Amino acid sequence: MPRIGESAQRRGAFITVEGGEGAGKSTQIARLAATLRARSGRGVCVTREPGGSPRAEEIRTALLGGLAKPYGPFAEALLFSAARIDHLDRLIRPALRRGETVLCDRFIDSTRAYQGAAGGLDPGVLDALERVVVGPTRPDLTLILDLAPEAGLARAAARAGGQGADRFEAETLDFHIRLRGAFLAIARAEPARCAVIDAGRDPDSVEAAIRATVAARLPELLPGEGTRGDAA
Ligand code: Z5A
Repeated sequence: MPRIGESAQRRGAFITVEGGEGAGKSTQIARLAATLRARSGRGVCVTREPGGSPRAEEIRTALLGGLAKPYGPFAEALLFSAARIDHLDRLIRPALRRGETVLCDRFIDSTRAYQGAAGGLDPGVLDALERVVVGPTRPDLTLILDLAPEAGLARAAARAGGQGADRFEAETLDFHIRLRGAFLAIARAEPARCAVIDAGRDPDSVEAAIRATVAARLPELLPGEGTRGDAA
C-alpha cells in the first residue's frame, strides 16, 4: 500500500508513456532513456506494465495469454492492479526514493482506456482502484503517443512476423478506435500531466518532439533545453 508522507520522500521523476498497439512506446522509451542517462546526471529506471517486477511479470504472462478474459474487464482490472501493487512497491517507489527518473511503458491510463473506455468498466470502479493501488504515486508527465489504429496494428503485425496476436491485439478495430479516443480524452481532461505526441511520423521526428516536451515540462531533466516548449 502507498505510505503516508510518500510525496515528501519522493525525489525522482515519474514519466509514463501510453498509446495504442504499435505506437512506438518501446522504441521511444529506449531513446529517451539514452538521452536522459547522458544528460540528466540522474539514474534512469526503464520498466513496463503489466510487469516490471518478477511477480508482476508472472501476472503479465497470464493476462496477455487471455487467462482473465472470460471473467470480464473487472477481473482483468483487478489482475492488472495486483501486478501494479507489486511493481510500485518493489521497483517504482524505491527508484523514486533514490532520486531516479522512472520511465514506464504503460500505467494507469492503460487501465482507464482498455478496461474502462474500451472494455466498459465503470469509471467509478477505476477511480476507486487507482486510489487504493496507486495512491499518491502519480506520474509527473504522461506522453500519449497518438497513432491511427490501422497504422499501429500494421506495425505490430509486421514486427510479429506471422506469430499470433496477443489477447489485446486480437480485439476488433472498433475496440482500438475507442482506445485512441479514450487516450485523447484523458489528455484533454489532464493537460498539466499529459502531452499528446504525433506518433505517425518517422522515429527521429517523434524522438525530437518527446525530447522538446520533456525539456519544457521537466526542465531539470534536460538542463539548457527547457526554453523551446512542447513540440508535439
Ligand atoms: N493493458 C491493459 O489492458 N490494461 C493495463 O492496465 C495495462 C496494459 C498496463 C500490453 O501489451 C497489453 O496490456 C496492451 C494493453 C494491455 N495491449 N496489447 N497488446 P504489450 O506491452 O505487449 O504491447 P504494447 O504495450 O501494445 O506495446 P507494443 O505492441 O510492443 O508497441 P509499442 O511499444 O508501442 O511499439 P514498438 O515496439 O516501439 O514499435 C512497434 C513496431 O513499430 C516495431 O517494429 C518498431 O520498429 C516500429 N516502429 C516504432 N516507431 C515507428 C515509427 N515512428 N515509424 C515506423 N515504425 C515504427
